[in-house]
Amino acid sequence: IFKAVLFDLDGVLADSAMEHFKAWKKLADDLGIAFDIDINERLKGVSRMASLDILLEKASRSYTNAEKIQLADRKNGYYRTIIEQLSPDALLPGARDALLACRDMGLQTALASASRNAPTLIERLQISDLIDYIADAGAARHSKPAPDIFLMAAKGVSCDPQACLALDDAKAGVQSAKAAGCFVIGVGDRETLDEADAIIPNIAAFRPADYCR
Ligand code: G16
Ligand code: MG
Repeated sequence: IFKAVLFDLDGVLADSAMEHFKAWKKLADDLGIAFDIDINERLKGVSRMASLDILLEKASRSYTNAEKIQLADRKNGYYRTIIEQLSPDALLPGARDALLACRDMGLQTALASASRNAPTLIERLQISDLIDYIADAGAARHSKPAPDIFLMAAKGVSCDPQACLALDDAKAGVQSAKAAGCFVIGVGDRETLDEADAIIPNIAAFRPADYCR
């Protein structure tokens, strides 16, 4: 019954949460704001500007909108410098095989990432040829947990959302895919992703055939 698989990128196919963390940490250090890996957990799957707002919760002064845009741009510059140097080593174990398994079963593949840097990242990871469509995070009106990005991904591969499996590692991502109407596989732990239809610990455990009998 399923015709396509919609993948989140950061935390599902790529180990890029640490790269985002390094870039946010550099910005926080510039500003003299405390920032650690626990705060970073809250940024997963969250859009760039919403992430900045979380980082600025610990700031000792307020920032204007114009300043915030500059700060988000500065973080993105740091992030882009880091990802320019990534190789396929940054793929999570089993990610390439998961995409190949979809190909073998004749399933379409699409990316439903909140990251505007997704096209660059998948080039660096050398998986562009295994992904049929990349939903443009910059064109989504509302970010996760709104359904926009998963709806765009389903449309991009000409499938009803109901005919799509969706994989995401973040609570906001699971909510987004559920709201779109997909069958949602949470990648990570059951407590955080309790709204998912199924849970797998990591992408290496994804067998598309299990859902297509
Ligand atoms: C990813 C990350 C988030 C990041 C967001 C936007 O989402 O998990 O931490 O803030 O993209 O990224 P950018 O600043 O590159 O546009 P996803 O949906 O791939 O997990
Ligand atoms: Mg993610």
